[in-house]
Amino acid sequence: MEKPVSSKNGNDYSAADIQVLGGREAVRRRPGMYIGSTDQRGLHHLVYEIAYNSVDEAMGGFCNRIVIDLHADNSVTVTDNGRGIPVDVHPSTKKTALETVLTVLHAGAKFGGKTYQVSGGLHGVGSSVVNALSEWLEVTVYRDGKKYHQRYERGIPSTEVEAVGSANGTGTSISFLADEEIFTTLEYDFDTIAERLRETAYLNKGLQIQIREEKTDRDLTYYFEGGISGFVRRLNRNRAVRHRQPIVISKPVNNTIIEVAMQYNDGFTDNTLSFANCVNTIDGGTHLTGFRSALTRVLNDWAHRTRLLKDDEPNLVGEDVREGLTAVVSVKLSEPQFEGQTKGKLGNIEIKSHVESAVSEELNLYFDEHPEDAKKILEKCITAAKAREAARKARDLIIRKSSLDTGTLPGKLADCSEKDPALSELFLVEGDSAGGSAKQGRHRRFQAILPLRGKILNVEKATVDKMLSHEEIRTLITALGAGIDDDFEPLRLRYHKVILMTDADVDGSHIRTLLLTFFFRHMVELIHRGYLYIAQPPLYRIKTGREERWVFTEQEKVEVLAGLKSKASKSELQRYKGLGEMSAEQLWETTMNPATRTLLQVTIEDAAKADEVFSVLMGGEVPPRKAFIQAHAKNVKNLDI
Ligand code: 0RA
Repeated sequence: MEKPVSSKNGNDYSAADIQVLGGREAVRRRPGMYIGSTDQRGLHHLVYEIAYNSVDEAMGGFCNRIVIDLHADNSVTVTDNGRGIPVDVHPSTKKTALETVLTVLHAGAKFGGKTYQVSGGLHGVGSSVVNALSEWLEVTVYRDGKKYHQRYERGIPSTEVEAVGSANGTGTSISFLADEEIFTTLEYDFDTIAERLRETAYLNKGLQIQIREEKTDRDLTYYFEGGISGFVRRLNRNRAVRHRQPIVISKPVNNTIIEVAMQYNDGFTDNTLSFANCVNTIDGGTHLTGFRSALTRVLNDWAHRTRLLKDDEPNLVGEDVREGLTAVVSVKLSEPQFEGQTKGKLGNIEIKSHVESAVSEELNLYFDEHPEDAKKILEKCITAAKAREAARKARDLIIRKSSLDTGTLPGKLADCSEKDPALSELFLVEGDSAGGSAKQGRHRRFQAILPLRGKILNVEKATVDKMLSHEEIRTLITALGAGIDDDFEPLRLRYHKVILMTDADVDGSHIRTLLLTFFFRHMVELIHRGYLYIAQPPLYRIKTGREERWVFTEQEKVEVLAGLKSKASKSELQRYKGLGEMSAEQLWETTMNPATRTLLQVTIEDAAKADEVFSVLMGGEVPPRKAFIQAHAKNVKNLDI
């Protein structure tokens, strides 16, 4: 309203103008730098960037209602009832505050001493980026009894800020149409945006957020009086909870608002979400660290004070106090620093101690007033600690047995005489009869045989201590001699070739999946080092007179038979169903002799695939298993589960 825009067509570009144009060009040249991508995700960022400026206004306590309209022409309007973006002219830039916000990158600026916080969106880049990436953008401000309007095209003002009427209340309304020159799609996904806004409404109690979609007439309003307490209830909605009410902590420290809601359930996982200025910090950061250390300390104090833990018993560790925990940790601060590759981690150092002291104090107060909740929670944590201890003991036992004392190698193992692991091979053979042939047929100097009986074990459902108590698994770990999991020591491995030798049938492939899964989960280093192999026994023997051929695939069989026919000699085809059908000599010659055999080296992808198949087949969840079996029913006739 003050400055005619047309003057820009003259020769009097100011330094500020050039900076603005430079910013606009930079954003349009490399949009991904500012909004992540130019697909639907990036498109959604435009909405979040604009909406989060209104959320900032709400966080300041100046606004309690935000409406997002997705129009049929793919334009979007975000309206709030905040104070309205100021329209007064800044003395040094000679521009309105409104235009500055919409044209200057990172305009986290101060107008006349008042701090205007930019936070919100993924990169916190603000409205000017949305403006630069929009075919058009129109803003209407309601302030001081007047209605002001301005329009932009691809980030350049096409009108001045003009007073266009009168207004009763205050607020801001921004409409924009994303630029089809920039984006690969202009279609918004209502559910994705609604989900994000639901979260935002939980994080700002008392704030009403409405989202409407013209194309479908969908219209949702989120408003949560309970704030993050309701968020935690919702996250726990399908679980049995340990205590009826979520514990709520809310405390301002200096200029930071710290809020936590937490409630334990009967599950085993930690489900803690953290936010800084309503942005989900998926990689945590200082606020989460502060929360965790306070939680561990307070629960240990209480456990000792109430004698649930005796003086001589070890303290609970973080893992114990987070089992079955659902929590939301939300901080609101004036200059959040988002770190890491995806900017998903809060970096402000001072926040750790602020959160830690707020949570310690408030949680202690809560437990003073609700000792019964403290007891229920502590009982759960102590059970978790005991389970952890039992697993550790089981593991230690195995490791002690397996590593030091070669005199107690399992009786079933037919070891080799070679002591250098680099020259030694271990065959894991399915079944005792094949094991017998392998023992006879092997080269004793460098080949060891361990027969494994039956379905070794359902590793998926078993807990670590149960799994380790299983005979076949103990034998295997002991024979390898290097321990498992975090205690795995590759230097102690007794063999640098571990070869799975199973039948070419359904049972064989099942046992192979089991073994691959076991190695993938508990000795992944062995796979990374390239020590794990799969033997390739033949499918057929074709005999022609004195000549003998081994055939390893169906394709090869067809080719060999065709070749023999042309010679018109009589040949005999014998199919091998299992390793047990081969004589010791045949097994040596076809499958074990390093000079003639083929071994497949197991890659991490192979093992991961097996693990996935295994999880679906054996995992606790029924629906995916059912779907998998139905999808594969045609291929697998004899699926044995
Ligand atoms: C700075 C100062 C004032 C309001 C705002 C920014 C503001 C920005 C946005 C962005 C979307 N909606 C908004 N609402 C308000 C007000 C300063 C004052 O009146 O004292």
